[in-house]
Amino acid sequence: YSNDSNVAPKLFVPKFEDYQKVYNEIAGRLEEKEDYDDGSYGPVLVRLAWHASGTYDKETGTGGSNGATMRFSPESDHGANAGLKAARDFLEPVKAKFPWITYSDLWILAGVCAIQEMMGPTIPYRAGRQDRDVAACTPDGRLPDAAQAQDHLRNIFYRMGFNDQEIVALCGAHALGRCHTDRSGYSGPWTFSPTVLTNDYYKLLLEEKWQWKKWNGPKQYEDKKTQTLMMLPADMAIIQDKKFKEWVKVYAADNDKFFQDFSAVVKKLFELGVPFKEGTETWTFKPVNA
Ligand code: ZEM
Repeated sequence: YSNDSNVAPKLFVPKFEDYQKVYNEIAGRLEEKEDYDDGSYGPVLVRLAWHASGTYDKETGTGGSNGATMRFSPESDHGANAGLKAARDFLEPVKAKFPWITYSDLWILAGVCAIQEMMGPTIPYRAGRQDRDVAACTPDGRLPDAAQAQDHLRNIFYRMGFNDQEIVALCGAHALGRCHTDRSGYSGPWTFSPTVLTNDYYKLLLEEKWQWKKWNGPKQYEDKKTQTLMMLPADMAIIQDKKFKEWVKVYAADNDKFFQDFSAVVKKLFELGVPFKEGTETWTFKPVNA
């Protein structure tokens, strides 16, 4: 037989260059869609990647970034995930242009891209996540509750396999983005530059005077000086706890140290529950606009 119909179809095996193309497409859309929120979809993309990953339970091996089960109800309807449809919808045209990438790899790549394009550190990336169906949705309550304090943070993040230093390093992501009354009920940004990653979150925690905001919304703090910045009760817990506070001081004093530790802990977060094939390469993507 030599007719074409008997030739096996060539399997497309995406390489680093192909993922860099997806990265570039996301970075291009970030530039293009500047009319959203504080001028960037970056923060909400980081929150999507975090909520996809932070459902991990090390005891049962369930949850984590392998699956993208937030595409489905009930997980998409969990209170903690309110507003993340904006991030998922932002990525749909990217998925349509590169249909070979799984949603789970795409959402995490978008988190990596957003952090790097917002002037953050390089986040090493491995591909190989597989999408799973609705049966793999995690139960509600696996993500942290902003109204709670250090005991709750330890319960939630120890379940994922993080230690105290890693918890504090992860919280530095709150240099980015803001709270929305129509999503979490809370209001306002943590820093004056919510689309650029810096260690300002730690500096502000230590240096500003924080008071309860007087309003009808959920209990949150505002800075006394400008009353434009916010902290959640869960944010304030990391300076109320002695062991956490030591790390807040380290990161407030040293942005390079923060970037180093943040890169390592975000890579760990984004790989929770992913059974990578042996020999999977680790890649770093070239920033486009940063
Ligand atoms: Zn967040 N986060 N987060 N977070 N988060 C919000 C927004 C963002 C907590 C939390 O309750 C909230 C981590 C940890 C924790 C981001 C990244 C990361 C909001 C506001 C709340 C209420 C949502 C809204 O109204 O839109 C709590 C209690 C945490 C425990 C410590 C970790 C870890 C993160 C990444 C590594 C980001 C980027 C945002 C901003 C989203 C946006 O749309 O601007």
